[in-house]
Amino acid sequence: MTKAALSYRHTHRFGIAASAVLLMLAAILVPLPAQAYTPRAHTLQINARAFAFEPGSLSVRRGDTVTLVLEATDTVHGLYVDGYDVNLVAEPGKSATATFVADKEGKFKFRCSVACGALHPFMIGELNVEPNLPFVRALLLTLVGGIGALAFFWK
Ligand SMILES: [Cu+2]
Repeated sequence: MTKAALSYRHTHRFGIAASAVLLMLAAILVPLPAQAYTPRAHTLQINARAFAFEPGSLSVRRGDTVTLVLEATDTVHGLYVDGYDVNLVAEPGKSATATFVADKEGKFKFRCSVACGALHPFMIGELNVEPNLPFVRALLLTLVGGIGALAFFWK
């Protein structure tokens, strides 16, 4: 390899490493709205009646502790959360409670788990577990740092 080619390769590698360091700095310094986010505990009251949940959609962040309180107004209803293995059954006047950590990100349907009538299969709601931004930031840092280290030490 000629001296010029070597020097080009060297400069190129230095450029990648420098960009990675800059990106890391940016990832650390750029303020994100959720920078101070620490997992919260939510108590969410859900009312069930034939054939709907109220509210029909719930939003939490990944890592949050969620307590669901199910109340049935007309007849016995259940609430099963897909992917979370949470199942509640409430009789009118007798609410049911379950607590779990929302450790999986994404949209999860919750459905009535007690055959309650003709439209029972359509008694569906949605739990939306939003990403936890500090977690995304940590992931980004690791990735960028890894690429930077590779670029720097690659022979
Ligand atoms: Cu039902």
